[in-house]
Amino acid sequence: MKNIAELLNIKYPVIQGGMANIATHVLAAAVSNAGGLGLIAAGGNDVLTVREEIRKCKQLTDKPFGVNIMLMSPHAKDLAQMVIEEDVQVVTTGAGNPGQYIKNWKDNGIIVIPVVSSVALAKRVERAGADAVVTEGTEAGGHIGELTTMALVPQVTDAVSIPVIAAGGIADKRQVLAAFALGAKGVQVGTVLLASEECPIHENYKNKVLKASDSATIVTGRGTGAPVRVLKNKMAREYVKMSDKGATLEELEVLTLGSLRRAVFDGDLDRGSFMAGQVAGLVNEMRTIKQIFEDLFLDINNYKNNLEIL
Ligand code: TUI
Repeated sequence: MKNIAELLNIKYPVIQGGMANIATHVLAAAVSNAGGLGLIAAGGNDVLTVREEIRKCKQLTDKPFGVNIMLMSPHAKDLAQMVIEEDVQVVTTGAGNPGQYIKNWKDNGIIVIPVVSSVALAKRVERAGADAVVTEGTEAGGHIGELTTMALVPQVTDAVSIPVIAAGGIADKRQVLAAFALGAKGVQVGTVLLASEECPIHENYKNKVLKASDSATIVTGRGTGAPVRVLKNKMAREYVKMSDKGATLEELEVLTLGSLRRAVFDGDLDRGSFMAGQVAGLVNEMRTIKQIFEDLFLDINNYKNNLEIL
């Protein structure tokens, strides 16, 4: 089976997480130029905005890059068509089942890699024609599923015959190796890229990641059906307290509306939503993305030979 670097024609078997409002063309191009697969996160943006991002990304890199479509977005259907018109090479999806779009994407030569958090969805997207899946454990930042990476990755690798890319809880070489040991053919990283020179977010966000400890994250929205892992702050604590007291979705939304933008653009430490994974505690230095990838994959082939016996 192809490893993900061969499938995508990139140097390292690593793809970037589709981080809404964070993964602009600037981050995507930087990741691709450093030898990974960069992704523009469509997030909640409309077609016009994302189209412009794609065109700008092409100016900054001649390497492959992709677009992440967040399926809960009201623009998802229009974005699904637009990526075909713009000749996007790779599409990843999150927060839903992309089944209805896969045939059209495949007919137009796009490499399709849905992000899933269960065996059932992995099997469904494989049947629909997906080229690979990202299995994202609950250690990840942002919107999350139930299972841990440790439990999810081997169950999905047993259940499908397309390559599996592990995500959630991966920030250093030990975790890359563990992912390969579990049967993954590549990794997706998000949190570790937040503390990079190139990541276009407010300095306060980067510093919050750098200062985070192992217990710095908390999950909001468990009761709403859309749990989201963020770094603890005033807003996150208030959210959890209100939701424990039985606050309505509307009351909670007042708190979170626009909160990711407040974190990313304004660095609003009290009222921002600083999405990050449990590995934030492992991320302690600012590096370039090139350095991060070199560190993630240093001597990896020597170790991988030992994994062949598994
Ligand atoms: O999508 C993500 N991470 C995200 S999306 C996001 S934007 C957002 N903000 C607030 C609330 C909701 C979304 C921030 N972070 N990761 C990939 C991922 N996908 N994790 C879990 C899932 C998932 C969940 C359910 C994928 C499919 C799914 O299936 C439902 C179904 O219809 O079968």
